[in-house]
Parts: sequence; C-alpha cells; structure tokens
Amino acid sequence: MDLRRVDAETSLDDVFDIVSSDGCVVIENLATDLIARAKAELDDHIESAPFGPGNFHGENAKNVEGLVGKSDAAHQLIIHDTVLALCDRFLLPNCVRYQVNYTGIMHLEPGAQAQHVHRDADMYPFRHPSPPTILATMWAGTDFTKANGGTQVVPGSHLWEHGRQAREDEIVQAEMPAGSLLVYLGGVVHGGGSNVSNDKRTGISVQYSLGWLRQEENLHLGVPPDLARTLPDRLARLVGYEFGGPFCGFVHGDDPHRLIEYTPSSERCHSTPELNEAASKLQRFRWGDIEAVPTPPESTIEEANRYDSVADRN
Ligand SMILES: O=C(O)CCC(=O)C(=O)O
Ligand SMILES: [Fe+2]
Repeated sequence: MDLRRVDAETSLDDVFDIVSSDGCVVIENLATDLIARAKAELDDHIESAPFGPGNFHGENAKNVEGLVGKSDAAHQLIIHDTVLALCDRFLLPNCVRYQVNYTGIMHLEPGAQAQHVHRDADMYPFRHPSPPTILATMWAGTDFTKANGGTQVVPGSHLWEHGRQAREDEIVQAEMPAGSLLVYLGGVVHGGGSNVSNDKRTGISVQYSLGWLRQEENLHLGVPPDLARTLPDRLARLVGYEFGGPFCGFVHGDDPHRLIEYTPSSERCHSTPELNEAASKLQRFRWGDIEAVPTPPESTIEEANRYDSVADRN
C-alpha cells in the first residue's frame, strides 16, 4: 500500500477518510514558514544536544524534547488547526479531552541507522488493533527523502491483527518537502529511516493522546505554572492545565486550570457539569474492543531492556 500525499488545500473530510483507511497521510507544504521559524529557534538546541549511544534512534541521531519551553513557533505548531481538527475526529470519540503526549525533535545525521519499526501505541498494554489512543505528527524541519532517513511507515497496519509483523516490501518512506506534515495513528507500524546521505534530517514530532492516559513526556513537570501562564490558553490546557476527563487530573481538589489563573474561584471542583455531560455521551469500550495484553510481546521487553537508563534516550 502506498503512502498517500495530499496538498494543504485538501478538505478535512478527505484527509480524515485517508487516515481512517490507511492510518497515515502526508500533507505537503502545510506550514512552511512556521516550520522554518521553529527550526531556526531550535537549531542551537539540536547543535548542543549529545548524540545518543544506545538511543532508540541509534548513533548519529539526536532527540531534543520539551519543545514548549524552547520555541514560540513550536507553540503554534502544537495547536495547528488542521492537526487539532484531526485529533477532534480521531481521539474525541474515546475521551472528552485529549492532551499533548510528546514534543520532540527527531534529528538524523549522516550515518544514522534505520530504527526498528514499531507502534507508538505499544507503550500502552492494549491488544492491537485498538481504538486510536495516540495521534502522531511528524513535521518536516528539512526535506525528508529516502536517502536522508524519511520516516518508514506501513500504511494500513493500524488495522492489522495483533502480532502480525511487517514485511520489508510493506514498508514505504515518507518523502516530503520541509514544512510538510506526516500524520499517523499510534497503531501504525513505523520508524526512523537510515540516513545514507550527506545531509541532516530534522523532524519535529508532536503527539496527542486520550486525556485519561499517562503522557509519554511528563509535560506536567516540563511545563511549570510560571511557563504555562505565558502560553496561549489552548496550549496550556492541552499540556495538562485542564481536566483529562471527569474526576481525572484535579489538583488540590480543584480544576488544574485554576493553578494558572490570577483570580482563582473560591469554589473548588473535581469535575464540571459540562465534562460529566460529555462523558455520559461517550460510547464505552467493551472488554474485547480494547483488550489488555496478558504478556508483553518479546520485542517490547527486549526494547525496554536496551535502555540502560532514561538518559540513554535523551
Ligand atoms: O525519526 C523518525 O522518523 C521516527 C522516530 C520514531 O518513530 C520514534 O522515535 O518513535
Ligand atoms: Fe515511533
């Protein structure tokens, strides 16, 4: 199956249909100026970051996380209208609030090895295929080519039965000009490519997840209240200054957003009538729609054991 590419004018309905059936899509040239600005703001951080031996990406690769505290342009990327409209459609059926799950640079220098292909959603112990728990985006900070390690993806793999492995001939690479966006659901098999070129490949990855899950990046600690107060309100809410659902995520018995309000209300709450109302309309999972996996697959255990410490991933 090919990775479909559309242009920035394509209707949201069409993009939604493609991602529903293929699990992924490239939207070309969606935010060229914004990405160029974000990349310029982040270049020094990339330059000074160490290469990660034993890194998930392998040697000659760098990850820089915590983008909310590092780039104003990244703030706009994270709340990009097209992306949030897709999150509304893919995540809101199974939660009343979604959240930012991860913000990071995935940077491959010449010689970086291909990453082993995986599903980001395997972080959670649900049997595959499950309803979408994560919607992932990879913004192209530089051109993405086959030679410089454009992300490998396996279109359609979000619907495969549990345990099915990707064959080499099912893997395609995301080729896209800088400023384009690769969107993929957390159930899609994918991984960084190998960089056999002389150029650097920089991706800006932002992920979103159901509000009742634990975030991959601990944005509650990464974005302290003093920083959150300076952010666009939509962003502050998305990183955690909001309930994740009724009775989910309160602080001091109150709405987390009050932590960053200058005039907190004297009425405390563990939930709100709007949240309760929205939650009552959600279709509930049945055991069988989304199943706990009794034993982690071998590959997950091996992968977890490959990290000597958290620092290895950074
Ligand atoms: O670098 C890429 O293209 C993808 C990286 C990735 O999938 C990951 O680190 O989870
Ligand atoms: Fe991944």
